[in-house]
Amino acid sequence: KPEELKTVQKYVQQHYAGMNTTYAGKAKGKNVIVIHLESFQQFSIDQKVNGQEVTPFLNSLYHSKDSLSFDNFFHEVGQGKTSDAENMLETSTFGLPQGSLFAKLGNDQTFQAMPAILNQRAGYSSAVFHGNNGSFWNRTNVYKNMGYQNWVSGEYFDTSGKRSTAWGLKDKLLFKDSIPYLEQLQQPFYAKYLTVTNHTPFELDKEDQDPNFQTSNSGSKYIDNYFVTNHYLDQSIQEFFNYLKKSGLYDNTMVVLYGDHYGINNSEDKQLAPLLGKDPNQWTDLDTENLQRTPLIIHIPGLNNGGVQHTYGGEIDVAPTIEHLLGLSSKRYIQLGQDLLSKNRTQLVVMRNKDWITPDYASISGTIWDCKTNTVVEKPTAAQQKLFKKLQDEANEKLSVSDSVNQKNLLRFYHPEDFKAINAASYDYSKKDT
Ligand code: GP9
Ligand code: MN
Repeated sequence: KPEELKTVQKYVQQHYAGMNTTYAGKAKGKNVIVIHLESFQQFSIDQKVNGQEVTPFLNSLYHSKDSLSFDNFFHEVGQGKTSDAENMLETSTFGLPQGSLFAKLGNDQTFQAMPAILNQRAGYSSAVFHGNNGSFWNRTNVYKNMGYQNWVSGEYFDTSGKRSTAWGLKDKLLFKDSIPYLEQLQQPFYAKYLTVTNHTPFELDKEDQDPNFQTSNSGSKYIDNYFVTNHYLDQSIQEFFNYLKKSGLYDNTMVVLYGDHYGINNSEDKQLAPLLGKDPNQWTDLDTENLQRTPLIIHIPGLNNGGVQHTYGGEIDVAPTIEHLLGLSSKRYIQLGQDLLSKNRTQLVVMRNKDWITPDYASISGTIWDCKTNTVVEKPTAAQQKLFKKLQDEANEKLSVSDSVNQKNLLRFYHPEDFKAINAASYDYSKKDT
C-alpha cells in the first residue's frame, strides 16, 4: 500500500461528516434518476422575464415539500466542464487541475463510482442516456471503467435533421425516445440523463420555441437565447415527469436534478445585471462568483419534510448525500465530499482553481471578499488573516488529496468492504438489434 494512499485515507477519515438521521434512508430502495441540466444556473430559478417565469416546472419542483433543494450549491468544474461535473457526482473527487479527467485518464482509471457502488451494495442496474456521440469526453471508456451497464448515446437514437442541435438530440426527444430503453431496466435502477439543448450558443429552431414565452431584450443574444433554451429544458423535464407519473415509476423514484456549470459567460454580466435587479456599474467579482451557483434539487415523492436548504456546498458533495438518502453509509469509500444534509459539515466550497467561498468570505484570484457587504477585505485583522490562511490551506489540501488519488490512480490499491473491482471488458455498449 503506497504511503500516499495512507495520507488520503487519513484525510477522508478526518473529514467524514456523517449523515442526518432525519433524512438518511428516506429514499431506500427507490430508483434513482439523475438529470444533468446542461449549463443551468441558479439565477434562472424563480427568474421572471416579461412578467413570466422562465422555468415554472423546475420552480415547482424546487419549492415542493417533497424536494430537498439547495440555494447555495456551486459548480466546481475545471476545464473538463460537463465531464468534471459528472466525475464529481459519480466519485466525489475533483476533476484535474488542467484538462478533463475523463479524456486524459479515463481509459485506465480505477473508479469506485456510483453505478458500481449501488449495484454491488443494493442491486441497482445502471444506464446513461445522452443525445450526443458516445465518444464525446471519452465517455464510452470511462463508463465501462465506472461499471455502467448501459450507455445509450446518440448512436441509439435518430438524431437526423431538426431532431438535433449542434450538441445532439433535442432534450424533449431524448426523454421521449429513451423510454423504451428505460422500461427495460431492471428495478431498482440508477439512470443518468445528460441534457444538451441548453448549451451555448443556446440556439433553438423556431418550431421548438413556446409561442407564449417572450424572452428578454437584454442586449446580449446569449442571455436572450439562454432563457429560451431554459424554458425548453423546463418543458422537457415536465414532459418526462408526466411520463414518470403516468407509468407509475414516479412514486418509486428519487429524481436528482442539478446544473453542471455556468452557461452565461462573465463577458455578459453587465447585460445580465439589470435582469437580476442589480446595477451593472456596481458589478463586482463577487457578483460573478455568486453566479456560479447551480441548482440542486433532490425530489423524493412522499418526503413531505423537504424544503430549501441554505448550506454551502458543491458538486463534490452530491455522491455521499445520495448514498445516505438511499440508506448506504459512505464511510468506507474514498469520497472527498460531505453529505449536504449533515449538521457537521464544513461550509467551505472549493473551486478547481483554488478559489473558495464560505457563507462569510470568498477568495477570488487571491483577493478576499466579505460576502455580507460585497466588498474587498482591505485590512484584515490578525484573527481574519489566520482564518483566511486556514481556509486556503484546507482548500489546497482537499484539491491535492483529490489530485493524488486521481493522478496516481490510487484506488487501484484501495479495497473498500464488499467492493469488487470493475472489469471494463465485460461491458458492451454496441447497439444490439432487438
Ligand atoms: C457534450 C455535452 C457538453 O456531449 O455533454 O459538454 P460541455 O461542453 O458542457 O463540457
Ligand atoms: Mn456542460
